[in-house]
Amino acid sequence: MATSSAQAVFVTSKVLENVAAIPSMARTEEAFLLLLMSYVAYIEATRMHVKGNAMRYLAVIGLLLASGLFAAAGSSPAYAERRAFELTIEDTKIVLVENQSFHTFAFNGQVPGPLMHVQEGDDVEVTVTNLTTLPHTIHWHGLLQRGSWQNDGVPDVTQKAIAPGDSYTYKFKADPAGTMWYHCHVNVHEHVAMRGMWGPLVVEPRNPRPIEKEITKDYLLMLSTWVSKWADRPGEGGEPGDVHDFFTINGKAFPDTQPIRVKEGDLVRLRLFGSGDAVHSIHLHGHVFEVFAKDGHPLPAPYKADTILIGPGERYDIIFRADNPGRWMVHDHVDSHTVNGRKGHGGIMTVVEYEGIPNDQPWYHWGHKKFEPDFYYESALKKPLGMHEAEVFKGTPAK
Ligand SMILES: [Cu+2]
Repeated sequence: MATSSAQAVFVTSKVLENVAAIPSMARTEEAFLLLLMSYVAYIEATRMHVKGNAMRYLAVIGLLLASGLFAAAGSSPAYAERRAFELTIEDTKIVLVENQSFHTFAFNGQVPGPLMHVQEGDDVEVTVTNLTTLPHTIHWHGLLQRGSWQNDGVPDVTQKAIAPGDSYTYKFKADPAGTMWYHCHVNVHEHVAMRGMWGPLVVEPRNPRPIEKEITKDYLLMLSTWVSKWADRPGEGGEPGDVHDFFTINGKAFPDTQPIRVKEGDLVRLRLFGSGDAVHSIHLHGHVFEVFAKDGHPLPAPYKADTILIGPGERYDIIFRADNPGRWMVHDHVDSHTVNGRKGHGGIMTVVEYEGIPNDQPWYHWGHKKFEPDFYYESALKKPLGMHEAEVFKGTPAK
């Protein structure tokens, strides 16, 4: 009888463990596990003939909970989706502030690359076709590649680089959730640092934090550097001592960047990416933001700031409440990053514009700016999960 009691305690504790694990996993999987454990508990209780025990009650409670979880999970996809994307790498020309062109190796002809937007746990397959004359790979920065390390995209470490004209299919699980990105891993000092080989990969969490559910505006800003000396010499450049002289948000330098449009009351998330070769110090005027996530991972103790330092490879999700109507600068406080070549007042600068603030002053830069709803990927992020291109980032074919 002592053994049976021990078994009963063991099974009961397993049931309770599963109940405790619910918030961290998908509801459907939890419900299934719980159902299984409850069934085992019930059988065990019956088999051991434990009389008047709590086991049967626990088993019944488990069954009820499991039914509830199944019902709750009913509105969302129960299992991981398979998502297959096709990406080309193309010799493309982009032009910054009307006068400086750069030869890029652009994903689907755009800089930054298309948004890949998936759900945590999805099975992702990306077929990459290299249409340029140089080898490339794609590294999925931030993804753990558990059991799929050969898909990490590092030449001569996990694969042979994709030769010109060849294709390669990457297969991996979208794990973990958060603000991730993808970039080439061949000659990164050139391909990532000055050829525009980067794009966003946003993995939606299965269990978002409460504050995430309240976000009304979601914007994505990839920060990068350029060296005009190598602009039209693909295959060269990215040397120590190179002078960065152009600086971009999503591949555009001020005044070609777009305003960040909000209305009073919005809860705004800016997902910042250090996708180039320099450290940036991003300052938002007129607001205090909360640093919510680092490299896609929600911080255990978010902190308040008005300036945030972001290095190459890093991502920060910052969140602020639009509670101060007006027009407010967002800019790199590494002041030399606010130039276009030798001209001041450019580079990494934009403005938070509140709805309802008149913008017809003749001196205001963006009084008549054509609105591009895709510029911060805000419209792409609202589309159903998948891969989304944006016309605003397309370059022109380069020789
Ligand atoms: Cu490359």
